[in-house]
Amino acid sequence: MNAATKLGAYVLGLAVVFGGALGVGNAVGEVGPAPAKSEHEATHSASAADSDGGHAEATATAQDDTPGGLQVSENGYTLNPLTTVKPGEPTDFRFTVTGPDGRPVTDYQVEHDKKLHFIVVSRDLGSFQHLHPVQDGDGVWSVKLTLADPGAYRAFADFAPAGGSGLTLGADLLVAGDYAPKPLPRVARTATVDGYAVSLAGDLVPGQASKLTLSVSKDGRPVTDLQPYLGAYGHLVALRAGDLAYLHVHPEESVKAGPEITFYAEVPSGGEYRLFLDFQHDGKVRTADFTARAAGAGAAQPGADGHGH
Ligand SMILES: [Cu+2]
Repeated sequence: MNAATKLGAYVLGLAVVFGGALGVGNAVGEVGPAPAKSEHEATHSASAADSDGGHAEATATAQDDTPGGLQVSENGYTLNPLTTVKPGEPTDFRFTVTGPDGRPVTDYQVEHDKKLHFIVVSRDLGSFQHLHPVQDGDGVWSVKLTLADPGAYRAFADFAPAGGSGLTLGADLLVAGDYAPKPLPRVARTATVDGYAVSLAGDLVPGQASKLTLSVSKDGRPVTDLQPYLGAYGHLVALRAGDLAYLHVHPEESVKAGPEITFYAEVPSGGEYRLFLDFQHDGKVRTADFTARAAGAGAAQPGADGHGH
């Protein structure tokens, strides 16, 4: 493997994981136009002239290896919040996504049952909301949003414009008032929500697809009648502590409605990640959250248990 091919494979790996809303199963080949023309890409295109399949695929999918959600503007698409949020007040939150022509995008592909997934987390990664805004004819999205406490939040729009590839844009939402950030919750293998216990098996390994199995139980009994939510039995969002790099993974196809939901996730570095699992049971969507650590070099976060699993 020459250096260019090797790097291409690495970039491809990241594209699979950080390609926005695209699930693990369908990402290869769907990752769209490469944004920045970096040096290695140029090398790549040149060497693709003699193309064997591997080269061609790597070239087609090579792109900026910046994880999703870190940029407010990418590939010509920009997330524009239009509403200021006050603490504790339900707000009709509005925003647009403008495209390369500067106008609000109105045509989107449906991914996981929705045209756009909107995730809002506090920057200390203590609070998480997964919302589905509605769009009016002019490309203005709106959603009822309540941010209970003052502080800094990150909003992610996860979407694929018609004819384009999946993108996750991120924008800060600043809510005025006295702000008391909480330390990152400790690394843990179990989470409880609304009387449900969810356990996490598997480890995050930087640069590798890692199998994560989440098992849901209630009152000590495995839950075997999970309900599909967004076309799957579970929906997992992972965010890197420190910069909130966004990773949106979906489960392995399963005909079993629990208790296990299996995901494949690939993280770009060591360090702590927050995992938020949405699952539906008895007609209600609930979110179980975990702090997990990927081995290897990564930013240490105050608060997370330094001697976890
Ligand atoms: Cu969604």
